[in-house]
Amino acid sequence: MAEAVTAYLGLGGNVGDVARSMRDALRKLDADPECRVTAFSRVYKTPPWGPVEQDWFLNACAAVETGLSAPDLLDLVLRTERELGRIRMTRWGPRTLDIDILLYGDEPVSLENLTIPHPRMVERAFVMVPLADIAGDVMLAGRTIRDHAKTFRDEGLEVTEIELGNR
Ligand code: A4P
Ligand code: MG
Repeated sequence: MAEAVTAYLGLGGNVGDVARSMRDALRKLDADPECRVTAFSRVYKTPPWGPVEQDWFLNACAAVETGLSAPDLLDLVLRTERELGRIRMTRWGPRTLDIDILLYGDEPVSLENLTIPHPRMVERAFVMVPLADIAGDVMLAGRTIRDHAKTFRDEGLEVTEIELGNR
């Protein structure tokens, strides 16, 4: 792999067997010759965020080493979501598995269909808390991910015993 970049992905869903979808997604991403999954967080049970009333989510984050450009990584991520049979209903609504690109090295990306860092990540406990498991020392908006995560202590996230490891 030429010139690999470390990117961080956020995974979340609340329809079907989400843990299995997460494992399948990581396996599919890792199967791409230009993408290695190098770390993943614990899996958290998280209260639904946003205007839609819906079930609790499972959320986790993963690190990938990739030779893909950011747009090509987005293509891979969207293809992976599709292959997992993502049900796309309302914005912010229930989903089998959503995969967001949170960070791509330290490069900001601003394209019509891709914004990195993910615009809403710092305000979301379900992103920052899992991300702190694998990227605590990484700086974002002037502070470490660990510091961001600490501000969400009382948001009701629960660590689960689910292992993404036995893929
Ligand atoms: N796009 C732009 N930037 C990015 C990026 N950095 N990563 C574009 C990925 N995609 C990016 O995405 C629509 C388009 O966003 C993509 O095709 C890409 O071109 P989408 O996944 O279809 O849209 P969405 O997920 O319905 O909307 P959005 O705003 O991404 O929703 P969120 O923000 O993912 O929110 N509560 C809990 N507890 N846990 C959750 O995981 N998730 C949501 C969905 C709501 N509440 C939740 C959770
Ligand atoms: Mg999304």
